[in-house]
Amino acid sequence: MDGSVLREDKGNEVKDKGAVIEPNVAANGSREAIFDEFRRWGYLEAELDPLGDFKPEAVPELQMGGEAADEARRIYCGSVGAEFMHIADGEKRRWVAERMEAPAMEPDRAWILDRLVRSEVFEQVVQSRYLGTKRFSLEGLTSLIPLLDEALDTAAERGAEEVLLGMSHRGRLSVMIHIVGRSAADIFARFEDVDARSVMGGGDVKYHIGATGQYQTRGGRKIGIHLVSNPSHLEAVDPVALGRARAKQTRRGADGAKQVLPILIHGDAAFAGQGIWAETLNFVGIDGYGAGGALHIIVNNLIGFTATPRECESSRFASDLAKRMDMPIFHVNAEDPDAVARVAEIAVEYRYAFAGPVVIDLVGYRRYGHSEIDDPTITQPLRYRKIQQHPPLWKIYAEKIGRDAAVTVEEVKQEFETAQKQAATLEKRPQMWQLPGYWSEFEGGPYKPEFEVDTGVPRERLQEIAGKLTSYPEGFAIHPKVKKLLEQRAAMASGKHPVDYGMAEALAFGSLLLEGVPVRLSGQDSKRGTFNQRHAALIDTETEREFIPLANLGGEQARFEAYNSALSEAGVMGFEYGFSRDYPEALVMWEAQFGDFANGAQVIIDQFVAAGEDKWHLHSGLVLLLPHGYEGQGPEHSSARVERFLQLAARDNIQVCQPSNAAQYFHLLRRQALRRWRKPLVVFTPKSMLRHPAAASPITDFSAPRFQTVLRDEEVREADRVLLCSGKIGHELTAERKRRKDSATAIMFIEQLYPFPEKELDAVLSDYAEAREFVWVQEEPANMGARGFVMPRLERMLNGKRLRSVKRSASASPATGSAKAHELEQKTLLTLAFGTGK
Ligand SMILES: Cc1ncc(C[n+]2csc(CCOP(=O)(O)OP(=O)(O)O)c2C)c(N)n1
Repeated sequence: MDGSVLREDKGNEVKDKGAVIEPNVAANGSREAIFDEFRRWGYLEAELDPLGDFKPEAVPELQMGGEAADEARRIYCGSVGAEFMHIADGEKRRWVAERMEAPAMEPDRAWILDRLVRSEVFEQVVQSRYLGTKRFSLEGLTSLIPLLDEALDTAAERGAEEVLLGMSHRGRLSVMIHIVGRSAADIFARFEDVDARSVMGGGDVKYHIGATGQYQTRGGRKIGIHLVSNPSHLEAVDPVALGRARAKQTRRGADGAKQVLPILIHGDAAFAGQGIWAETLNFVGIDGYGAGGALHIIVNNLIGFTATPRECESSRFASDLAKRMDMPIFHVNAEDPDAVARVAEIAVEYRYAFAGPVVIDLVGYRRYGHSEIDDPTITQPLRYRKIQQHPPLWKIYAEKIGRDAAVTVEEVKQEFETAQKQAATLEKRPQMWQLPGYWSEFEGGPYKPEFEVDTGVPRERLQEIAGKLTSYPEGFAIHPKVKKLLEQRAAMASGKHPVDYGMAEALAFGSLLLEGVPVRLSGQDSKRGTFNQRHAALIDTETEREFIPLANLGGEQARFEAYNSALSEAGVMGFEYGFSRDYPEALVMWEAQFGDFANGAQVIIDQFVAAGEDKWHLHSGLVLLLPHGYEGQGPEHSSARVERFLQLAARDNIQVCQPSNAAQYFHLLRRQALRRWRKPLVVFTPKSMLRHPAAASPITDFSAPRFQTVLRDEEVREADRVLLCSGKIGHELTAERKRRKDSATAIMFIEQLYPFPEKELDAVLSDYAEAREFVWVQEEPANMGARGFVMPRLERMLNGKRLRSVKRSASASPATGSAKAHELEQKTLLTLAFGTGK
């Protein structure tokens, strides 16, 4: 059989024939030299597969005899294979070697046996009670439970108070009971599917929902456990769990990384294959995205659904992706629970010693099919013939340690069966999670007008903030272009020039920070801004030292963070979504380089941002800033896919807005932070409009009370024709109207597309009762943009009045690649908008 633990079965050949590989010269070397070979290559000869199918490889460098070699082989080629010689940092390498070579502590064998019995019996009770129901049994890898026990014990000794646990389906139910501390009745209630009416059209399956609980260590310490709600999409939870951990650590301050430990449990096929995980792994050492190192556990059953490791991975081990980082990887045979416990302890100690990540690759098997409905003998008949004969781990372990468990299988069965009976009589679905206290002042659910608050800021206050935003320390060598920009911003604040988007945003951030609202912005090149519009960090031209005006507002202010992120969409957006989940008081923003690239994070948008509340009742105030607009820059620099967000919108799950001027953007950002309603906000942000005079706003508009969901036309109050639009095209229509000297066409901007502002729009439309026609105008092709969403609503509201739409022809890609073609198309749109409509 082939596989990840052994790619090619050369090992047998070498062992059988003995002489194929020359003994290594190191056999004659010093003890240290011999040990070094085993430190480097020993993991390749470790005995990792409990079923022995995936055989170790004979490594030429290790073919030697002698006392030192025997000793090194016992340490490095037994049930544990430690990979750490790829780590560049010598201190870390030495640390791992020392720990591996030190005598092992006596594990608490009675405890381990008890845990194995409990987790195996739980699975058996479910199997017999709910035959044919998916549960994704942990059998074959039940030593995950004592592994987690040891990890949590060790972490608690080092100061852990909370653990963020991200994991997929495999063994999740067992973890909920044995680690998170949920009652067995809670879990059985999900199998009974009690109170189904409470989740009509919503909720999630039992092996995806999140759970909160408390773990009590054997030493009597308590750790809060947050099992993060997880979609089916494998590994998508990784950045979310890390973002949540980072937020919790930030809240706790200097000791945050010590007190909050992220643990991510991965499947072997998913670890090797999923891109979002590769993106997330890269965050480890990046400023703003670290979480003090996570403990990663690969629950490695050497199969992915029906596919073998060879079919899923090019690498030798599923864990090889991690080798690109300075982190140790401990492979361990899951059927040696003593070794598993030891590795868990070493791994967590390593995390605490170096504030860095570490991987445990727990190698076992899967007793049943992928879910219990699948028959694995169809695809892996030989391995499953073996598995059918293979006793459960608790039996093997009891025999090995020569004692019985303190608790009998019958007693545990009885306990679970009682819980099962109790669950069957429940009338209400037990709530498995609890929101932390910092959520008490915020809420999700449907929109209510009473959420609204005034977002205007008095003129003097704005000027004060602007003063701080446009100054820098004495002797700071400012770039001449940035200097000019700051001077222009000062002039904007003083009322000499209208305020542009860049300044509007800085004023929104500055005012919020001074009101105690933390602000976190992350995205590619977000510090300067893709369009050279932000300049959140000033760079000294002599020293490249950074100065961040928003972090230096003077007096009491909240924390300001702006980061240039890794070049990742899914990973970073997931991280920020996670961060927002544990920092509801903060304004948390993810910015796309161009909105077009946001679809790289489609899983995060669909599974978390749009559906998180519906599935898990969990709220987020995450803001997505997505540059959008047709400017002749081709198919992939034009559209943030307005249509997709509107398709996802239902039951007030998200907000979708396109502010058309700087003051509106200012009020929108402040509204998001100051209302107690926590809903993801999708903002289509401008590109060329960043500097367009028509989109700039007088400073007085920043003292106006609020964001307006619809902008009425102040110029044309009596109209023959009413053009309705959103965003940049509205300014082009206004310019065209001027060019035509048309005084009979009114132009209305819909600034909030979802929740659709029907009441506000109705009020504005009623001013134009005499209009002959109403026209929806958009830049996007007919099958894209807001058209499909807006037209049926307008039709209903206009109640039989003439309504048409102007748009590009339906298209497979969002925009043309030719700048000239773009211009022609744009002109045609304007002509059609002002057409006779006959
Ligand atoms: C992104 C994604 N693709 C495909 C699937 C379907 N799927 C569910 S489990 C699974 C196999 C996972 O194998 P592995 O990661 O080894 O975990 P295991 O189930 O063996 O524990 C697949 C392909 C999925 N859930 N998510």
